[in-house]
This record gives sequence, C-alpha cells and structure tokens, in this order.
Amino acid sequence: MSKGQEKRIRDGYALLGESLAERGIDIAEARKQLEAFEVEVPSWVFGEFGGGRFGAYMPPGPARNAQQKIDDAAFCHKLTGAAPRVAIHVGWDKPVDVEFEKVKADDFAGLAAYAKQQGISLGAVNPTLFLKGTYFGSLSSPFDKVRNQLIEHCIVSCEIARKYADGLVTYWLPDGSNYPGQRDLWRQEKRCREAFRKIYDGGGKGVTHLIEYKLFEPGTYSTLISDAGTSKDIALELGDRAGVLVDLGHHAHGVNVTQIVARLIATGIPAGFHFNTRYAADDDHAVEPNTQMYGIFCELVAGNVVTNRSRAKNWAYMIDQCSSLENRVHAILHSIDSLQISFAKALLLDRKALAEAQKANDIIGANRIFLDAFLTDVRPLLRLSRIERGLPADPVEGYRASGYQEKIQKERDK
Ligand code: PSV
Ligand code: MN
Repeated sequence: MSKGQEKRIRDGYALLGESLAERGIDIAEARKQLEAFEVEVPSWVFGEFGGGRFGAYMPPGPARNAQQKIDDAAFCHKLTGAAPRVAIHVGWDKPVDVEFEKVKADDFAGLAAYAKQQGISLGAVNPTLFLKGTYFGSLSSPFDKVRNQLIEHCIVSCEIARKYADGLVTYWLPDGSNYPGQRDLWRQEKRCREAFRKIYDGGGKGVTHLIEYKLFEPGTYSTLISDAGTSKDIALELGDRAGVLVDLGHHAHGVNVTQIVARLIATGIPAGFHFNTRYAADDDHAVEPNTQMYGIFCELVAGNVVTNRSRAKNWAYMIDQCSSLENRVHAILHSIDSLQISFAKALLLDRKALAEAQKANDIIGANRIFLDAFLTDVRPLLRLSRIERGLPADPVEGYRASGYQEKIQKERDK
C-alpha cells in the first residue's frame, strides 16, 4: 500500500471518529467490538458443484477434496482475521471415502488436525440428511431402516462436534411432500420428533443442536420444518441445548426476518444464522450490506448476542452460500466484508437518540436516526482496523493481489 493510500485511510478514520464523537459514540469501542466479530464459512462453497442448468460449468479452481476446502477456508481467514472456523457437511466432506452411513467420528481426526495446522478449526457440523435414500424423507422417513441410519448419522455428527469441532450440530431436513394425500402428515411430525429426541439424548451433553427451517424445497405441497415457530417448538421440546437456525434464504417474499430475530432474542433460546442474500427463493447469493442486514445486526447488538464476552450467550454465525457462477473465494470474502460493514453500522447507531424518538412517537425522526447509521460510510473504520492488524484493507482486492487463485487453478484444474 502506498503512503498516500495509508494517509487517506488514517484521515478518513480520524474524520469519522470526530463526527461520531459529536453523537457521543466512541469509535475505539466500536472498533474493539468489530475486531471481535467472527463468522464461520461453509466448506461446501469451495467444493465441486456446477451451475446446474448451465451444464457442467464451475467457477475455476474448485476444491477437489476435504483438505482443499480447508485450504480455501484458511486463506479466507488469513485475509480477514474474522473466519477462524469452517462449517462442515458430514458425507459431503469426505476425509475417508465411504458412504455416509459408514462414516465414523474418528474419520475426522485428521481433517481437524489439518485445519489446525492451517490456522483454523472445524465449526458447525452438518449431518447430510439429503443424500442417498432420503427421497421419501429423512428423520421423518416412513422406512425404519432409512430413519435409523440417519439418526445414527446424526449421533456420529454429534460425536464429531464434541471431539473435533466446536460442539455445534445444525440440521436441515428435506422432508415434505408434493401432493395432498402423499404423506400422513401427523405421523411424519411424530416420527421426526421421536428421531430428534433420540439424537438429542444420544448425542451427548456437550452438544448444542440448531434446527434450520425452510418454507419450501424439496416438497412443493408441504414442508415438515417450514418456519421459525416449528423449529422453536421442536427445540423447546428437546431441551435447553436446542434452538433455531435462521437462514435468510428460507422465507417467503416479504417476511420480516428482523422481527423473527427480535422474537428469538426475546425468548433467549439458542440460535444461529446462515447468512446470505435472497433475491428469489433459496438462491444463496453472497451477503450484501443492505438495510435488512443492517436491521438484523441492530437487533443482534441490542440483544447482546454478538461479541458477548460470555461466549455461550452469542448466537452462532455462519455463512451459507453456493456460488455456482461467481468466484467462490471472492463471494465469501465479499460476504465477510458485508457482514463487518453491517455490524459496524449497527454499532454506530445512536441508540439514546433513537430511544428518545421512540418514546416521543416521532415516527419519521426515529426512522431517520436508524438510517443515519446505515448511511454512514464505515469503510475507513474497517480499513484502518485491518491494516493495523496486518490484513489487506480490502479482502477481495487482497485476494486478487495474492496470486492464490492462479495457484489453485494451476493445481486443481488440470
Ligand atoms: C438447505 O437449503 C441449506 O440451507 C442447509 O443449510 C444445508 O445444510 C445447506 O443449504 C447446504 O445444502
Ligand atoms: Mn442453510
């Protein structure tokens, strides 16, 4: 970085600090919080999958095995200092080449050690409930053999989480139906709840279980775990180590996810996020720093569930995106940057002024105070914080300049 560029960053930071001080906001405190923010990246974004209807197209340089996914995740952490864990999908991530029902927890010992060598660790463990044999449902399958195999797969995932990762297991079930009459709906519910009970009891005490919901896919007529209320209902029945996983792409158009976040915080249930941007259905695009993202972070900050000193009180933060056309590492770095921008903006919200406007029922005034922080350019804060920690001021630009993409293309796209 040139001297001129560095000076502009320092000047920008000083100016921002001055204007924040006028609002009684301490930029140094915001910076401390910002630097404590961590988010997990998904192993699967780096792997081999194509553009679906665009034939076999894959952005160049996909990871061809579990180790290469770790390499990519570790490089994202190296450039941002904010992604020290990688979420894994058991059965998709195959440190040992066996079918999912044959996976053993200790198969992941080597991968966990490899991750450590690369400076990161394994994060959320996702049993893969949408592989072979699950066309008729996973944990609610009417077939005892399939259901029992998957329960066992989840219990193994819990063991991986306890021994080799962070003690967190997250579940997404593809259970639903395409036509009325196709499924016995209440029996399906009952089987699913009984399966979760076996997993919760069999998975061991050191595990937190987050249940993801999704309005649609693959079932077009009915979906077993379709909304936050259903996830919460199952979690409450299980016990205090179970909670809700919110994936931004899993809602109907127009659903106010910020409200869902506020509701979950108010109940104090364990919870977590799969961050992405949803334009249409579950398109899993990279995160953008839009008003929704900012509003969500305002709630997370108010609820003290992000960078809380007591780690157990924090929600679990993960990115879930599948960049089938764009460069995957660019997309993940863009997401991390967007999350940091959204978090920084939420930290700069003048909460005192906002509370006064709310009390006075000053509707537009409150909205303008809310937007004032959103409209503040926080990039000088982010950039200074990064360069002073030896990180590139802009992670995507840092990646472009690093030569990593050329290296992986040469090694992997033979
Ligand atoms: C399902 O659409 C989902 O959001 C779940 O989180 C899966 O684990 C992930 O995508 C990967 O398919
Ligand atoms: Mn998800």
